[in-house]
Amino acid sequence: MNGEVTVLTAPGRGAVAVIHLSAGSLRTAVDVLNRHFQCLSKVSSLNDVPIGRILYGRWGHEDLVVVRTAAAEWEIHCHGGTAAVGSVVQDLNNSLRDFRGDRDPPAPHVAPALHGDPGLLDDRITSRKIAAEDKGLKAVAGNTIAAEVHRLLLKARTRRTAAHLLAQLTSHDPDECGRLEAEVRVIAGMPPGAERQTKLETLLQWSEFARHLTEPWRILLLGPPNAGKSSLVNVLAGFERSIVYDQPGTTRDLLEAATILDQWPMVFLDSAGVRTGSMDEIEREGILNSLAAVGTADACLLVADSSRPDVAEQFFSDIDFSFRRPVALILNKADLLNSDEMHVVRNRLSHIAEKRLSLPPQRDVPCFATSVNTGEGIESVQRWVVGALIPVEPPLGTALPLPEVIAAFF
Ligand SMILES: Nc1nc2c(ncn2[C@@H]2O[C@H](COP(=O)(O)OP(=O)(O)OP(=O)(O)O)[C@@H](O)[C@H]2O)c(=O)[nH]1
Ligand SMILES: [Mg+2]
Repeated sequence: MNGEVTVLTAPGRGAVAVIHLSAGSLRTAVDVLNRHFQCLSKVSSLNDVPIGRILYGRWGHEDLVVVRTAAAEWEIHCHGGTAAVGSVVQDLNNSLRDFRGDRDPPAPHVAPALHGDPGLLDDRITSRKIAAEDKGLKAVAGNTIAAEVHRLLLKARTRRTAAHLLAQLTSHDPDECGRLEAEVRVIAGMPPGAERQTKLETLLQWSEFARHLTEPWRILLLGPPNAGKSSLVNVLAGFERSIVYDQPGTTRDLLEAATILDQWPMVFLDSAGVRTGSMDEIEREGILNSLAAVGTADACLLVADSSRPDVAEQFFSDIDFSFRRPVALILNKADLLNSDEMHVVRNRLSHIAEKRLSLPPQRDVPCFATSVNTGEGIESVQRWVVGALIPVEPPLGTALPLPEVIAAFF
């Protein structure tokens, strides 16, 4: 009787890890799982669980899900941290050994960072992963939504996004299909008309939110050279990444800094300072990339050096963009001004920014005084970013229009 435990996901910052258990026989698989997994979903026995069915439960102190992917094969989706994965793998191997009576269980095929020979292990993991995904897809043939959510779950970067994806597969009634599937079936079965349209629109209002469960929100920092964009990206994302230098024109290309704010995946885009006048070829290219990135960003931070309001004013006058996403004005280097001076600069720059953004007179552009040196205003900017990009979080379990699912059905 064979048995094998394989970690399918690569090591790293992923929120969810997938561990594959191939037990050789259904009985061994169920014995192994029963020893560690306290199932909280309503099922009479793990023996009768249909293939593709997601089960919630506890493994020691961890909440996780298991899914049966074939007769004697299961996947365990758990927290992606090394300790959590290591402990599940160890439990599985110990129990496999006990139930098989072997003394030396096969070593688990864990991720390359934990074992040497990365090339070989990489290939093995990839082929196992493809095989498992293939099995998973076949197992849920006719249930494209569950298969798609499964695939997307592997791309979720945080527990919060993973929870929204998982909630698409569950329902209060364990005999019913998942939340998203139920909603999609209802809409797809309705005759064309106003009622169907309303239901569809209700679902689609969450399109942006659904898309960002697996694709981070993108925030572009735009401003004249030397305003402090790279320095700000570093502190906003929480690490050293961009090149900071006191000469204008230091950042020549678009740098991305991925981070997590409030359990949402975000990427800050550090652009080349936009300036006119003499530029070399590489610098010109960087600036063009910055402007092109405006179109792909979900929000934009207009960065000014508040000790050089003349430079910022010139920049705001030169740049013409009709950006219809959230924009905030960042008055950086606040440590160089006293509060009276800052007051004057704030009025002057917010006025021109509002004019250039064509904001209606009663709407102010959100404006933050920041200093990379003292940390002033940084948290407020982070809070604004989260609030502007996710003004409302749908209650967990709301049907969300995952792009591939919607494309397949409508
Ligand atoms: N006093 C002060 N200096 C700052 C602050 N933020 C950045 N600087 C300095 O300003 C200079 C330019 O900072 P960068 O972050 O490289 O500016 P940038 O906008 O990325 O510049 P480019 O890449 O040339 O477009 C550096 O010397 C930073 O140390 C701040 O809040 N206060
Ligand atoms: Mg820079």
